[in-house]
Amino acid sequence: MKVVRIFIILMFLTICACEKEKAPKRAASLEGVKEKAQKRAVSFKGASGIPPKAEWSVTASLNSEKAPLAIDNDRNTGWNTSRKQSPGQRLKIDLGSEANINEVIIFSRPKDHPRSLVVEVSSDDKTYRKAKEIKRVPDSTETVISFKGPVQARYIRMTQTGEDDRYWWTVKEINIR
Ligand SMILES: [Ca+2]
Repeated sequence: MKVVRIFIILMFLTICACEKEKAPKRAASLEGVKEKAQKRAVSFKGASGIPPKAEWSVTASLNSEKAPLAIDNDRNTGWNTSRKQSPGQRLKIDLGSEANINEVIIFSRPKDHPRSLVVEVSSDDKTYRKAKEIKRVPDSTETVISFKGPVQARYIRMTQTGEDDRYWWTVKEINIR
């Protein structure tokens, strides 16, 4: 019986020693996983894959030459309709490549927020699908358009569908996240 007991104790000590040896290896392999994840995040331009603004382009149904001022990272510059709001005024953003979009934020001059807005998205600039419609956009210089879940798209088309008998539609800057 004594021999059996000694044998069991020896076995127990051996297992403990083995586990101790494994622990640092496990920590090292965890570090490896972390490193790989970080590298992946860098190569995919962040979790959502939204390209930097320098890779975007933007056109408009009116004053298209001013449209790039809506994506120049400066809230003092912007695009506007230079006429009162009426349905069909449109801005189209090309991100340069596909991304997962959660939110589009547009900054306006006071009172120049879009009255109503339809946001459509596309991967090929041919087939568009509606991602959001806001029938009455709140009076604010910052309009946040949130999607239900991430929307995969390269092109985002925003169409103003409301009317105002006085104010223009102005977009000082567009942020997408
Ligand atoms: Ca701007």
